[in-house]
Amino acid sequence: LTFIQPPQVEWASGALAKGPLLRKSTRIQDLIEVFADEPARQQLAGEHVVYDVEMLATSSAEGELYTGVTHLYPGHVGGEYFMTRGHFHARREQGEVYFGLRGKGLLLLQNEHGQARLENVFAGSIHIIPGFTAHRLINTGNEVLSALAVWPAIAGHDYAALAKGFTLRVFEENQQILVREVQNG
Ligand code: PAN
Ligand code: ZN
Repeated sequence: LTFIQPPQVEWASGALAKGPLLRKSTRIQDLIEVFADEPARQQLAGEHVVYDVEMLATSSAEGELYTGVTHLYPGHVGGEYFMTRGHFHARREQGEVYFGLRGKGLLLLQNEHGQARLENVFAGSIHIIPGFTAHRLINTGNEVLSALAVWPAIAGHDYAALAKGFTLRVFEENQQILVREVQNG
């Protein structure tokens, strides 16, 4: 009898290993109108990677779970911290769990009424994202923010529903975190 070697996450780096992986990089040039200051985004090097996602290549069947790690790099666009695009699940009722692995940041959660809240993300933090709740990671630190996520394979992503953005935006001003409420969220 042999013991199966499972995939693993390197706690220190947040890297996934030992399994068939899927990878996706999201660059500055992909994040059109995601940041408040669109001209500032256009001034930056388009090829610069804002975040990488590594995902275990597992079954997409109903009832199965996906596992992925997001590595969100430190940086700003017009003073606004680097962040993921953010989304609702296409199947709105489907939740997700995020686990902070390294770095420091915020998880922005927003319900369908536009009510938003922010949770601190750090190595060891656990985030229960309920159904009907959009989610976005924000890196407020100077290091890479890595978080592990587990979500239902059937959940899907709906990016269009938040095309006008979330109702909160997070900036760095005078080396402090500044949260701004947005009108047209
Ligand atoms: C995560 C996200 C990942 C990238 O795996 O997909 O952090 O963020 P965007 O999908 O918003 O670009 C997740 O929430 N999956 O459901
Ligand atoms: Zn999700």
